[in-house]
Amino acid sequence: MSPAEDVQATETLLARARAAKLGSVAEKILARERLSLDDGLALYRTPDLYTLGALANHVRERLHGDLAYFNVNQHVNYTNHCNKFCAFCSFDRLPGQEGAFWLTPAQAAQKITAQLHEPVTEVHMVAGVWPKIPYAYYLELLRAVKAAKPTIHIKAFTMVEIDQIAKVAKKPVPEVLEELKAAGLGSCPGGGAEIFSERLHKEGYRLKISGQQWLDLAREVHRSGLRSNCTMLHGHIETQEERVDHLDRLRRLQDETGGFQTYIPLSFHPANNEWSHLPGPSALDELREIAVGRLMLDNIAHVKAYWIMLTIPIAQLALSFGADDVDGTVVEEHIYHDAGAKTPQEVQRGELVRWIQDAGRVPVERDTLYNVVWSADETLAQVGQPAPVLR
Ligand code: V47
Repeated sequence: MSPAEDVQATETLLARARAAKLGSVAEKILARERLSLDDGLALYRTPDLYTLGALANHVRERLHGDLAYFNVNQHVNYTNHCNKFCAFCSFDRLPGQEGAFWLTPAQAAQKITAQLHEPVTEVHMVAGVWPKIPYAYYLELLRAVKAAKPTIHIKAFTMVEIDQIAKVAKKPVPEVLEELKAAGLGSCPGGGAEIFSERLHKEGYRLKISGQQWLDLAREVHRSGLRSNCTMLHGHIETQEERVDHLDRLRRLQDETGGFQTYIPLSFHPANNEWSHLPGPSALDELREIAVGRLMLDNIAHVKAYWIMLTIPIAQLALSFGADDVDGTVVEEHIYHDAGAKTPQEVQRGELVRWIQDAGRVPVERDTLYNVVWSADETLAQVGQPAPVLR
């Protein structure tokens, strides 16, 4: 786009935003100023989803141009034993219950070995929490996975699991993190945050760590030198105010640590859980959530449209509503499929590339830490080049 076309596009966007009564918010966005909590509420309340999407797309393109990231990864859920009984969860089982499983480290490693013919760079490993799982298990799990594929990056353990691991280890969290790192932990995924609101914690997941504890643990993880992701579970009984508060609390921690790489809004899936009477979010709610996340979280570089949860067409649309990442090849997924997801369990690398291109974006294969592995963009094609950074 020429500079004159750029000015014209900005004027058009501003005019559209003023017509949608989002003029003052748009002015802040264009001036790269931080949005307030009231601005966040205005974004949730606007009936003009397309102008909201255009504003988020403006920020997305300012940060990443046309690039859209994906990775070649595999998920391993090492157990579904869990004693938290979260109302939204369809994955948890008690030991002995039908469908319950707990993989030995060797069985988890076997899942990595089974994919050695694929160029997998990351394993995403999360599970339920069960107090009888000993500390040594977690260390052996990491070591076994690393032994199966020494080059693999292990992104494992939500803050809920880190809390549990430190409890069974009977050691302070920083010491446990050092030991997990020495055994092979490379970063942490973003799950388990749900909605930080104390009201919702009491109502839906009171046995789990609180929102404040989740944030405090993420701070420790970042202090230990590990990067992590962050999430928000939306589309159940939360209010717009609770969502804005959640985003603000993530943003404030990120100001402090800079340790979050990617934000992933998680759409509630209602099958087979205590909240099955709820409808779950619509596709339009999901696009709105991606867009509001992109605009509020001005200090987090990436917003992920997790295709397993969204479906492929909505993930493609999300790439023009603020998202710049679609996650990866996945291979085996339980959490969303137990909760009714109809998406496939796995896609091939080539399919991800094609979907991104069909959505009008330039695919970039990244590793977990956003180093470029491959790109259709010639200037990025050089292996190992770091992805563009925030601002
Ligand atoms: O922690 C559980 C959520 C999370 C349901 O970091 C549900 O790259 C919707 O965090 N409906 C796990 N959500 C998934 C997750 C994740 C996924 C992909 C990538 C990354 C990343 C993280 O899923 C759980 C919980 O918050 N969840 N049950 C459900 N019925």
